[in-house]
Amino acid sequence: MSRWPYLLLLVVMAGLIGVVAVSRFGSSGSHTSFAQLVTPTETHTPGPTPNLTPSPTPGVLHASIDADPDNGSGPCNPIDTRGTGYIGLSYDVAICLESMPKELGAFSFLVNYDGGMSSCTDIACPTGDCLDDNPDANAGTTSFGPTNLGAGWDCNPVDLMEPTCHWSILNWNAAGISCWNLIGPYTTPVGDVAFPLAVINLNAIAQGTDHLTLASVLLTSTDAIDMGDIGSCNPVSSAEIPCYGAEIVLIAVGTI
Ligand SMILES: [Ca+2]
Ligand SMILES: [Ca+2]
Ligand SMILES: [Ca+2]
Repeated sequence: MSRWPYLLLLVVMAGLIGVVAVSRFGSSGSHTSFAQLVTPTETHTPGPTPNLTPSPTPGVLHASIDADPDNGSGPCNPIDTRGTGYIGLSYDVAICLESMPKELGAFSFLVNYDGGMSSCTDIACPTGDCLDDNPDANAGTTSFGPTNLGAGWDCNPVDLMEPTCHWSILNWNAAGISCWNLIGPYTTPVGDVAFPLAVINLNAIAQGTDHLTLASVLLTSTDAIDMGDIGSCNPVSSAEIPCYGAEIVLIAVGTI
């Protein structure tokens, strides 16, 4: 497998993050309007909570946010579109893939959140693979069940893009991660299985409903010639896949 596609991936990722940031500068409205801007129209739900209600077609690849990674049998099983956070405490969300057509060789994504309602504590990781940062990849010391990503992953490509939970420009806030696997083995689940790419830990700081959205999702296979050959969304840079957000209702401790 040639490595040049992955080096190009870095350039693409930097560009996608730039596109999202520039898009944010160019918008004039609220967080919701930004969510609408970076969300494919076909996944919108009319009303105040766009990109919220997933109704994925069985067997069709999609990416989504699990707003409650602790229920069921673990992150992404089941995938919940609505979760709860308690002011002064932290909450987790998982980023999930379901119905993958082939094994992953690289991936990246951003999760947009409202910096007025949520914050985060990043983990410094200037060198190394950064598999247990925030976002916390489903590999390394911390992984999330039998459908982990397997061995060989590096989430700090060439020590230049460690996972970061607080991308912040003006009132745009996002957590993001870019990972590749140059040596394998390539064991990510294929077919009718949902599994987490990573889990993000955020802090609930103010009451309200934080509408989390996915952006810059890029899924690349092990034998890719083109970046994102498996799929992408928000913006679409290759085959488009549905990407679904979630909402976190942030309330005071003791509130039912
Ligand atoms: Ca869940
Ligand atoms: Ca970090
Ligand atoms: Ca981990």
